[in-house]
Parts: sequence; structure tokens; C-alpha cells
Amino acid sequence: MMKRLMNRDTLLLLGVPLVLLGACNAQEKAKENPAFKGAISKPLITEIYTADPSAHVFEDKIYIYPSHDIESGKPENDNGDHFDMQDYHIFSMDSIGGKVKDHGIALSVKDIPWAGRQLWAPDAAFKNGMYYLYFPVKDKKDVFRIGVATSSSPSGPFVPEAKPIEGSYSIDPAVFTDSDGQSYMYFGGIWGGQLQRWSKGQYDENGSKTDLGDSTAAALTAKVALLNPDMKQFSGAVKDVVILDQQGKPLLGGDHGRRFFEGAWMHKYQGKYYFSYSTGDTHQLVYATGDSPYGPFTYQGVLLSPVVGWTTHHSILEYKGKWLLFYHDTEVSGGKTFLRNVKVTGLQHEADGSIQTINPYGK
Ligand code: FUB
Repeated sequence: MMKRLMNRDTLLLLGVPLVLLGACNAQEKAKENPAFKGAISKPLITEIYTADPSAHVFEDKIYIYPSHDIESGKPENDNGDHFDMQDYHIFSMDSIGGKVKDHGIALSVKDIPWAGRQLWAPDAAFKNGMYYLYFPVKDKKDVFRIGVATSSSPSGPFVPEAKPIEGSYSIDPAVFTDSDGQSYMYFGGIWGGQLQRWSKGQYDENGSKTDLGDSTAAALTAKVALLNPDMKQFSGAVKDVVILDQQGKPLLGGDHGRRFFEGAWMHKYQGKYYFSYSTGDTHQLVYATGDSPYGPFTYQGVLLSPVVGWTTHHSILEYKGKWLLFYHDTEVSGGKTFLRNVKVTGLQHEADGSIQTINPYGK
């Protein structure tokens, strides 16, 4: 995560002021801001800022577990200090295009005994008659860890465990349950997500602020861990999610157009495992496919071209026979990178299994 670059520059070139447009609604702002002209979908939520949507079908409805962006006044930097979120709201909808219900605050940073600051992108899962909310937050030493909280309802409120998941680190948990009932957590994010500081197996406070800095070495990888049946601990070792190019070689650190940055997601389509993620500083959502939830995965291509805003983060869901991509941009705030809004659009798998690239602005 980092301060805005390309998209802000694009806006400036277009002569767009990067200030919030007062009390205007999203549609009025979009009209005034040419960057959003042609947007293929409308913000789902305009009352508060939401980002990083993890969507699931629970109890026949779509539930969205997003980050809750706020104007914190913190300076923008490569660590992402300006993403200083305090709580989560959970949303549900009966149909795409239907009313989106805000279920209110489901978990606050002040209620997590071990938490310091910055409640980033969450995910949720259902097992054993319980709902599980997974969340990254910095501990009191300012190190990102991943926590879990439980509830009997998909909308919470969620009660956090007293400690983070043992062996967890970095950000962006995404929990995938396979057809055999086994659940896996994918996680990690470089730069502000601190993954690079764990490259020697333990946290190095003085480690690099961005990535490993060696563009010819294999890229840092996302991580995957099998979850215990109780869904609250890792079962066994954390493994690397290796992404190969078409020649079978691991993607390199310098390959910023394709290498893993943050925002992992897993879905299964016709027996194949689709690992998708954000490329961060090149602002794309891309995907790679494999034959096992552990990988390796072979890079396939771009599934969403850059949105207006610095970050891009998504989830993929099948609902009533249709595949959907939940993502975010910054339409409601008129382009502020840390004040984002969730959107949804259709996602198309082609006959050969490839995913059609979506352009969020229809160009
Ligand atoms: O919302 C905070 C962070 O921004 C998330 O954890 C990242 O994936 C990026 O979207």
C-alpha cells in the first residue's frame, strides 16, 4: 500500500480537483469527475466509505464484509498510515440491484484486547454452526497479525479471541473452504502490509519498507495455511503460494505487473483453483490457476484493469448461477485513495476457463 501515484496523476492531467465535493451524492460527483464517466457499476453503499469487499452467500443472502474507511487526518505514506480504520460494518442484500442493508458495527478495534491500530481488509467463513470473522490489525508493537472473532449470526456482533492466530502475520486474510470441507487461509501483503519484513522467518523491524528490493530474485509470495477444524488456529506450517509464469518459472520481484502484492482471493471453477490478487503499485487485479489449493499457480492474466484510486481489492462469488466480482473504487469521495466505495459487477469465465478482463470504466 502506498500513496496515490498513477491514478492521481491521471486525474491531475485531466484537470480534476482532488478535493471532496461536499454534500453531493455519488452520482453528482461522478458527473463532475470525468474519471468516473462510463463506470460500469454504481457504488453499493454511499452512507459510509467501504472497501476491500469479501462477499459470501450465507442464509441465502449475499453478505459483504468490507473495510470501513474513515477520514483519519493521518498523513499519506508508503506504510498506509492514512488507512486508520476503527471498526467493521457488515452489509447484506437479497439480490443484485436490491436494497443493501447496513447491520451496523460488528467489531471495533477497541474491543480487541491485543489490538493497536488499523483494522484492515477482513473476511468471513461459516462452519460448525458458527460464523467466523478474520481480520488483520496491528498489535500493540505495531506488527500486523491476524485475528478471529465469532458470532452465531453472519451480521455479528462478533466476539474476538483473546490473542491473534498463532503463527499469523501481515494482512488480508481470505478463507476458502474446499468441496471436501477443508478450510484454508490465504494472507499477506507487501509494503504497508509488512510481508517483506518476515522474509527470514521472523519479524525484522528494520526490514525493507517496500519489497525485498532485488528485482531479479523470486517475488515474495502470499501465504497459505490449513485451518484447524475449530477455524481458530493454523493446522501445520504456513506455506508459500508460488506463482509461475507460462514457462514454469516463479515470477520475479521486479515483475510489478504480475507479482503478488496483496488482496488474495481463492475460488474454484470446474475443478480448477483460481488464485487472484492485487498487483499493488501497478493497480491491477490478476489471476493464476492451479490443481491444488496450495498451488503452484500459473499466471493467466488481468481480471480487472485499474480503478480510480491507489488500491484495488476484490472477492469473487457465485450467486444463483451467476459469477460476481465485488471490488472498490473511489467514486463517492471523488477520487480520494483512502475513502473508497464497494461495487459489484458480473464476471465471465470463458469456455477455456480464462476470465474475461473487466474494464471498470467500460473503455
Ligand atoms: O484497506 C486497507 C488495505 O488496503 C487492505 O488491507 C489492502 O488490501 C488495501 O486494499
